[in-house]
Amino acid sequence: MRFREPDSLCLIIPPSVFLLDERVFPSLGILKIAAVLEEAGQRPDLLDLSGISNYRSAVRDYLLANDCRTFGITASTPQMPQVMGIVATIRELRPGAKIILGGPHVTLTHTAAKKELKRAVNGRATAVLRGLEEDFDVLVAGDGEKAIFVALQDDAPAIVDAVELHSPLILSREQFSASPFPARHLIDLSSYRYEIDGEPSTSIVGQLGCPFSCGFCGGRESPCLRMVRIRSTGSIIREITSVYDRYGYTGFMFYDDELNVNPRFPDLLDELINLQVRIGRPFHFRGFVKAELFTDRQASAMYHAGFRWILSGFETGSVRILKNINKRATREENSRCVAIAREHGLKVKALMSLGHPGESRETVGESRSWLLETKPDDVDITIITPYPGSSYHDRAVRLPEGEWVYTAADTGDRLYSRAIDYGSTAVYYKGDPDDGYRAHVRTDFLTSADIVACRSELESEIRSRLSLPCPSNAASLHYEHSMGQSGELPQHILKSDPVEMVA
Ligand code: B12
Repeated sequence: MRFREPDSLCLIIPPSVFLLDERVFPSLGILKIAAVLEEAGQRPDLLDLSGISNYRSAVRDYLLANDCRTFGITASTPQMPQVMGIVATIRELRPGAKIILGGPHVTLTHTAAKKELKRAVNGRATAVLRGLEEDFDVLVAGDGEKAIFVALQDDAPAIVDAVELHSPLILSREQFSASPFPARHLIDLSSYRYEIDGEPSTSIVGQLGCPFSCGFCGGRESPCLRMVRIRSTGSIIREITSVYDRYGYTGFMFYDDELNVNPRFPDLLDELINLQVRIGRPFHFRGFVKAELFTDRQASAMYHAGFRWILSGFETGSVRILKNINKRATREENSRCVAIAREHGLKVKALMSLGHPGESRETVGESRSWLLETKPDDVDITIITPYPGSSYHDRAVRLPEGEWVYTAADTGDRLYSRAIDYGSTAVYYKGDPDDGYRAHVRTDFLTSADIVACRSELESEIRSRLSLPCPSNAASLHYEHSMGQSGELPQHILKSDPVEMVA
């Protein structure tokens, strides 16, 4: 059995039950929190509940075996129903525990609520934030690397605000480069399965922020997610080298919003080549590009550096919907991006979405024709969800019937949505294709049910006509209690550090 100092901290990655496979990419954000704590001499536990169907039992067993009284949980919006279950278990077994919530859900809700406050509107986000304040002891909005130390203090404020650009708690570019790499050693990385060209691969974040204004995207209304912060090339190369040295990965998925907004992207590509020469092995990379900024030169350099795939959020084949999204890229620029990639040997995964303002059977038909014309090598077709922190959410106006409506500036096309109880309803873009999709929006031309049906039809038609493979499901794991003995969580949930085993 493990006993920890009473003031020790347990960080928790909640499950993502809506995902097709929960153990593909780890939550790097909370691993960065663990890393700064370790750098400061602390030894947090990390409970990784991704893919654990009976996650509350795992939390219960952890609590029975440990005396921890402070918990830090990360959450995106659709993880909130499971987060609330975890919180209920902690509150039941550890009354008086301090529970801190960080991650995109609180960051984006807080941003949206602040804007409502400025406009003197008591809106959807304000209500959600009030609920979070009741359920958690401290909320951390924005960067967590410095904010966690404020949150851990006994007199911590209810909300630690690390969102605004002038906040001393937000990381500068230099601090972002100098901050420690995610503490991947605290999770069982080998239980996360992802491959690029058949090579075991993992994810890395080289830059934060996207300056564009796509209406559906959570964060485009939030200062800390708009500001582009690019790590130094040296820091990115050091992280890749350390992950290779420790785990042997030669494949990396760059989870940067778009690689080609980085003015130092050519340097990064050169250094990726040098790294492979130094190590004497080929590496494989994958990442996102902004279509209208993609050039022959970038494509050629990316291929030489080991990229074989690019992903781009083309979203739609409809010129009108591109305008409504505020995408900036035109249909022709999107087609040109695919053509450039193909010419240089790069495969393209087209990220498409349905349910934008003014979406109709005709606009879905235009997406179908664009996909059939450009023939990407893979496709994701998702349904948009107006998360707090996106224009579709934050700029919507309440209608007397209780719906909210967002109106696209140029065309006047509308998107309707409802206030959602995120604590009980998982709202996501992309889920299990077998009945995993829900629409929480409608337009003047399509009901929510129509949007779900259009998505399914479009996906099956495109996959069959372009002969694209169907994504396969990975069943979640059921954690078994070990004959009533608590505290022996398997390694994929809690990695024990032998130094800390006391009794
Ligand atoms: C990589 C990524 C993924 C990966 C990995 C997800 C993961 N759990 O990390 C995959 C592909 C699985 C994924 C899936 C989804 N994603 Co995603 N994803 C991203 C992306 C591109 C980068 C995330 C990242 O690593 N950032 C870098 C780290 C350092 O930042 P961070 O995670 O925010 O963590 C910092 C702070 O939030 C804070 N923090 C985080 N946790 C904690 C905990 C504590 C206790 C404290 C104090 C602080 C703290 O400190 C960290 C360090 O500063 C972001 C966009 C972005 N640029 O942030 C979208 C983003 C997070 N994803 C988003 C969405 C919508 C999804 C999906 C819902 C899509 C879907 N399938 O429908 C799912 C949800 C999956 C899930 N498990 O929750 C939205 C979140 C919206 C929301 N309201 O939650 C984002 C912001 C994209 C967007 N602009 O809309 N995603």
